Amino acid sequence: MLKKLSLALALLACVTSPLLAGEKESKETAKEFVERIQEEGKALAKEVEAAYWVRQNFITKDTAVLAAKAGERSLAFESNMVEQAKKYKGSDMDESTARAIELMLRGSAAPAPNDPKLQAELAQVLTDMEGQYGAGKYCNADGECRELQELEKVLRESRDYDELLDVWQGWRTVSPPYRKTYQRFVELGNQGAQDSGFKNLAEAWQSGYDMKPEEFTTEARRLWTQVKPFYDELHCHVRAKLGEQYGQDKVPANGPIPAHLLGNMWSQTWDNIYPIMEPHAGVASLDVTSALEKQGYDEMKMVRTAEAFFTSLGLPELPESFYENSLIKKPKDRNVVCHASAWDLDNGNDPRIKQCVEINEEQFGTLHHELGHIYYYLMYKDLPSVFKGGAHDGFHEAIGDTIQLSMTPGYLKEKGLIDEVVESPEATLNKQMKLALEKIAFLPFGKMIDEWRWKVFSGEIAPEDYNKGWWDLRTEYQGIEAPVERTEADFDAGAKYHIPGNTPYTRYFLSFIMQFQFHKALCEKAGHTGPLHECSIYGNEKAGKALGDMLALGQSKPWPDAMEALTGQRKMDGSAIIDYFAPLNAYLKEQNKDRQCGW
Ligand code: X8Z
Ligand code: ZN
Repeated sequence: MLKKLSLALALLACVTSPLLAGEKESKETAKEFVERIQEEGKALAKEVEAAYWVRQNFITKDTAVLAAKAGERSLAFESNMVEQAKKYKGSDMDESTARAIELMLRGSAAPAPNDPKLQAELAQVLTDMEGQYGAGKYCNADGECRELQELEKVLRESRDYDELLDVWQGWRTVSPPYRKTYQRFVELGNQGAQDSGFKNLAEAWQSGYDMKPEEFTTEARRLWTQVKPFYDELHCHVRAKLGEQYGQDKVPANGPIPAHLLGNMWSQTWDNIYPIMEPHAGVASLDVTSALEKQGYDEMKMVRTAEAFFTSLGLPELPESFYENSLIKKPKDRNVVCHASAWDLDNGNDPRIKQCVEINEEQFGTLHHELGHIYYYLMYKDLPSVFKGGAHDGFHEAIGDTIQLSMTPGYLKEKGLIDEVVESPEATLNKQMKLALEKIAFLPFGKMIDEWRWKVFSGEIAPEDYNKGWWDLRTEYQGIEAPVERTEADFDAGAKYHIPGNTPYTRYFLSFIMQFQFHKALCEKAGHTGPLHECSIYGNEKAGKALGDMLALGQSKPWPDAMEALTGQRKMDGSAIIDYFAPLNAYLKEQNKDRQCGW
């Protein structure tokens, strides 16, 4: 994930409580206030980020103390900053200062409550939950214990119904211990949101998009409506194929799909079952994983190859410190938070990633994703710290993924990762199927996670219904169901990193839509003609310049300005993703014509 430690954390100041009272503010202009906060922020940010980095790289009870303490200080700083910033709202100031004040008041993923005791408790529960997830293991009846990455490998590769069920259920034994903690987090988060001027935490999260929260939720719904018919076609065909694979007693032809059969621990992307779904068997191998293995790629070579894509666009090389300080290999002897993330330490001077890289295609993709964050950091490095951030959070998530859309067969061939480029309608369909299993399958998942959290934060889903509310949405949006009965003793939402890690998730839904818009715009800049799915911007500096210019804006302007600078449009729009997949859409409709779709 993007490790932007919230606006407040980006602005942390190393100041102790008495100073935080902010006696100066009455005489300060808004502009002076903004400048002071940013100055104060830098020193504390350095300290807090260091504590967080160490915590995530060494999960121990000692690092929990240090991280919680650092988190507490940053919440105190944020609370104070918000209280002061409120006073300037609506008064006379230049445009840039007004934007800065607005961003300060926007609220973070966990806005600070005013009460110092609650600040300490909030920092503590967040540290604990993420640590428990990071150290999570499933030990089976034989006493054999496995970590998440080993369990994911089974989900990816096994086609044995019972084995899949075992690891699916097994990973979900990790989260019940922090179900109560999450409930407390919701109370504290809502308190923080209210103290920051929002109705609840849902409203705070929905307020980060340069429009009213209710306009934003309507906009997100509109985007989902644009792509849902295509998702329904994909779902219908996947269900039929899984029925052939596992039997209709296991996968009924008219109901939701059992959640453990889709090749992914959370059923969020389905490309690992591509071999079951391949439209034209054996036409144009897309097996990048075995190519990486065969050619002896190691973790470092994977990172260097990903970097080379960015530099081919004329973007700068990564600083040497990136390679010195990043974690790219899973340590054997300690617990770390393996969920991939990118960090902007030391004010743009020490960007790092933390990823337990494995030699496979999925991880290769994730590396490009993380470098997308890193290049954002590098390009907005010289902006005032309040403007360091994605135009909105979905932009930050979309950069590396946009690059991946240019990893066409032609590009892969050039890198020696496939043997030959096959150009035929059959080859196109295979390629599109694989990508749709990743990108289209993800959309309802990307949407439903925060649908659940918004309802939890607003109280519409009560604590005693957390799990039922979760599965209701999983079925409604994704058309999947739990393979075994679940109860309120479970906490299945908590088995997904971003819940204990408290990372908002709508950003990914938006990213998956926008990356196709970005890809289309960059391909136009690169002078590509012909179908969009054949375009690669690899090596094109014109496209690279357009991308870099957008990144350099950070969040200094409302996001429609950044969107317009790159694409000429001021709105997010699902039509690029639908156009991109036109050949596959036609194929799916044909395949499904005698089937009863829906669930
Ligand atoms: O969390 C991530 C990135 C880090 S921002 C690895 N992603 C989401 C996920 O894994 O659930 C990328 C796509 C969706
Ligand atoms: Zn990310």
